[in-house]
Amino acid sequence: MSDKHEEQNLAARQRSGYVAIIGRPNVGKSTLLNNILGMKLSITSRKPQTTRHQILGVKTTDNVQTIYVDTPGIHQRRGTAINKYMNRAATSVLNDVDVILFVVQVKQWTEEDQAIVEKLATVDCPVVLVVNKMDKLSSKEELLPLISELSEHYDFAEIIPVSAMNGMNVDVLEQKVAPLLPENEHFYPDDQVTDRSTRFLASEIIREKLIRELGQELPYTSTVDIEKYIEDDDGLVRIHATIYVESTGQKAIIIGKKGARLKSIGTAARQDISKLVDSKVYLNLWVKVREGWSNDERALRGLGYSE
Ligand SMILES: Nc1nc2c(ncn2[C@@H]2O[C@H](COP(=O)(O)OP(=O)(O)OP(=O)(O)O)[C@@H](O)[C@H]2O)c(=O)[nH]1
Ligand SMILES: [Mg+2]
Repeated sequence: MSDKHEEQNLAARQRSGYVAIIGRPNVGKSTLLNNILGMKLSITSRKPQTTRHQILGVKTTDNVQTIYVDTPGIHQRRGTAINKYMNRAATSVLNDVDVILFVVQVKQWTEEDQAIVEKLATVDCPVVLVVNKMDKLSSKEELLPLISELSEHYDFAEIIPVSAMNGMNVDVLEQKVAPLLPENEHFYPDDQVTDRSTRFLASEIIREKLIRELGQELPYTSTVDIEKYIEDDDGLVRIHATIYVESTGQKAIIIGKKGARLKSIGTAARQDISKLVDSKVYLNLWVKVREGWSNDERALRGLGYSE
């Protein structure tokens, strides 16, 4: 058989495509991606606007490779450079993917959801509506009328209720998405899980611990920069990281009494990073003030917020 024939045969057997996970903040997009991948790739928290960057999660099973793109929640806050960056990161994917998963929270269709559905008017790929947090629905009888109500908003390819937190129906979602992907050879090696470096994932883990530790007290305008990431010959990973905030008051909050807060953020982050890289981790964590970074395009690029 000629090479060309072989290539065509392979392509006919294999599917590979991009699936964007979009929706307003806090509906469970990153939790869904993590559940699909069976690992913690994208950080999650109770606070809206946790995800700031696009992140790819690649899942390969037999002949199908699905490349999920987790995105920041699309929101209607205006103004600062970082807010604009996040909306751009979320909406720029809409015309570059094969399937869109539009995630909403059960029984909570909001104006922000409405604004997103209006953006979908110009896309021409199938849109699957994922109704998440089904565990919050008290009675199953509510489901059918709910789905019929939601179907009025758009001509969705499918409407799938799931619970990303406990995995309910997530396998069904995956099965419905697979046939919507184009026939292609796999874009990524079958064992690759993401496009992001461990260095980036480590900075995200630190940011997650920061958000979780500080809850509502968190200055929204903090970011993490990994200054050094060194793998020793003996397998130890040494990381020097800086948390940037915008004022000395914010710095004091993060450090806490006698450094207690920073210490517990560091411990939790070190444990997760150690799991991720499967080796011992030494983490040196600093807090520094850098005024106005979140509204300064140049500072943002320096801190990794570039497209
Ligand atoms: N009860 C319930 N909670 C969930 C479910 N999925 C996610 N959550 C919770 O919802 C919150 C937000 O989850 P995330 O995955 O961070 O949401 P997101 O859509 O990625 O949020 P942004 O990145 O801020 O846009 C977290 O506290 C999750 O634990 C679910 O199926 N059921
Ligand atoms: Mg997220």
